[in-house]
Amino acid sequence: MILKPIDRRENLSREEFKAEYLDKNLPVIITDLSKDWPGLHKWTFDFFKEKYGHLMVPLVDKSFHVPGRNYMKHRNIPFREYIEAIEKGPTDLRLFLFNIFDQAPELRNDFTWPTIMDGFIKSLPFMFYGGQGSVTPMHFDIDCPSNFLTHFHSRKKVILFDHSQSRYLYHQPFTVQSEVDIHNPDYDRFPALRKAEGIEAMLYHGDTIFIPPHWWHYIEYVDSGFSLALRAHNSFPNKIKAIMNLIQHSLIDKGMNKVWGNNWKEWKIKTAFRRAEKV
Ligand SMILES: O=C(O)CCC(=O)C(=O)O
Ligand SMILES: [Fe+2]
Repeated sequence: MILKPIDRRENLSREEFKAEYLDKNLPVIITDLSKDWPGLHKWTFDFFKEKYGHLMVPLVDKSFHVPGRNYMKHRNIPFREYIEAIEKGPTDLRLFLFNIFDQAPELRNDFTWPTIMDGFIKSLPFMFYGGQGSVTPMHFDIDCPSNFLTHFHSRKKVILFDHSQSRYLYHQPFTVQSEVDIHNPDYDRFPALRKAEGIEAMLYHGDTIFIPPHWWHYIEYVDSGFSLALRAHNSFPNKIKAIMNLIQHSLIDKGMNKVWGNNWKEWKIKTAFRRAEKV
């Protein structure tokens, strides 16, 4: 596996962003996109505990991504309890695609929608929280957005691959997922992974990573922390792909998982291996 460093840029104009990253479909870290956001200093674990500790939040652990009984299922607990758990030390507990803004709309005043491109989906800002050492497994976003993920207060590692690398990552059909563990790559089991070429990034407080549509991303919470994801759709083909992905995933994958369980899982894995062997 070859991982190259990501560009880190500041003062990036709309024109530069379009020419150098958006049109080329390349990721970048923008270090100052969030510099005027009140949330940059206001949003802390203590702030969320004090003001929003009573909210029920959709908890995700490792079993969320593993086909079987808990596949894609959440468990709800009070926000305070969750934050206390991730403050204590390493844990795999995460909040994934958490739209806290539905319950706390005033939090929208703590950031501003970027002007670096058009098409931001203002109804869907999402928060992601994770305990130290927790991992968001390798996937690409089902709705094919241009994704701007801003991280707060701690470090988060992001490893990215463009879509041409899907076979080396053993992409499982009808899903947006890959089973490879980037942290501990098992080249005996996944030999094609050796050939994968990607990009490695470390996010620090206030950094925003641009993840272009259809790019694979694997995320590791080096420390307990949280991020805000703002998504934009500015192309018609990507909207169509989003709809196709949603149909494939919610109808075919979830349905087959229910009916076929382990056999479905095995078929997906076998197909991913067959495709990888070809390359
Ligand atoms: O930060 C995370 O844990 C996951 C973020 C992600 O996958 C996304 O924003 O699409
Ligand atoms: Fe994602």
